[in-house]
Amino acid sequence: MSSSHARSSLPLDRILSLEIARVTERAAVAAAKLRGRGNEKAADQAAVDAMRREMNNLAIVGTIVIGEGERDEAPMLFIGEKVGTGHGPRVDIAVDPLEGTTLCAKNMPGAIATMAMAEGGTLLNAPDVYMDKIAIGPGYQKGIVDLDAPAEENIRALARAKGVKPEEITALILDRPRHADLIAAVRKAGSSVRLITDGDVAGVIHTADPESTGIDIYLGIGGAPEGVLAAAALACIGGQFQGRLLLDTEEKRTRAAKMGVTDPRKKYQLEDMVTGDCLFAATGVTTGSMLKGVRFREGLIETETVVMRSVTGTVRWIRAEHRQFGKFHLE
Ligand code: VTB
Repeated sequence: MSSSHARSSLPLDRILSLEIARVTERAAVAAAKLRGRGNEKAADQAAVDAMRREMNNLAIVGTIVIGEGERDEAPMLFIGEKVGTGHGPRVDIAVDPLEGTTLCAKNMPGAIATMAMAEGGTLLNAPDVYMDKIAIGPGYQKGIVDLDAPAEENIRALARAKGVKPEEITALILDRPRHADLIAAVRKAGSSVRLITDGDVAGVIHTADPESTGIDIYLGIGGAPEGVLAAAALACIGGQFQGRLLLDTEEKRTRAAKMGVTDPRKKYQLEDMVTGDCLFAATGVTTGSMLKGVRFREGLIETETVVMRSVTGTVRWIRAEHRQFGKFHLE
């Protein structure tokens, strides 16, 4: 079979990689209008509404598997919600319409609108709980770092594999009291820690290009939805990622079980979280180290989006100018 034939028979149409950019663009613009207003909820809701509206124009039979929450608590883009026109490929969708609501509300760097799309039934269905995560970029032998190994050991193994001293390794960690011991351990190993207040989807993605981001490894506990989104990105660009859901109460275990999680202690490999072809997109809301934020100019809105595709490993950076005339304006 020729490669072009193989590609055209793929369930995830190539054209969808452009379509999902539109979805995150819309969500980012809607949220950006509320940058710095101190209202996380309003910014998130604006992103959710815009994302949902645009997503329902896509020729897909889509199911939200990672969403704004579980059915009862989220009015829109809840887990299990059907999206799309109902005609087209059956796909799983993970969304974080505003990743970094606090960053947006405080007009701080790094808020993004993001989503991933994968063949139906191939994305991990996870409740909105915490996930313990570890990620490194591509080019390393599989398994050189492990979620269950002590941080010092992981740092040393990574430094050895990279051919540098632990002093030359930088770990990215969310600045939370729960990470005090982890941060101390990484520093004890001699490495540098870069702390972030939010935004671990981009944080994990940073590990894929240490040369330009300066980040070699992501460590620590963040949201599970963000974990699945980051896994989708790494499935496109390479790298290793492991995660474990933190199901520390009976209530959380029950919620997870309803979504098909049979082993509450399971250590997920990247390949367990994303088992099929996928697409990933993110648009900057506020300017961060990965993407420029939305710029409102006279009669024009500028956005920057990254789109990734696992089948080919293509990464596209899309700088768009949305002219505001006629009926083609972004509300
Ligand atoms: C992280 C962070 C996200 O949630 O996943 C975090 O990367 C985890 O929750 O941007 P806590 O804030 O409770 O630590 C976010 O901050 C999104 O809310």
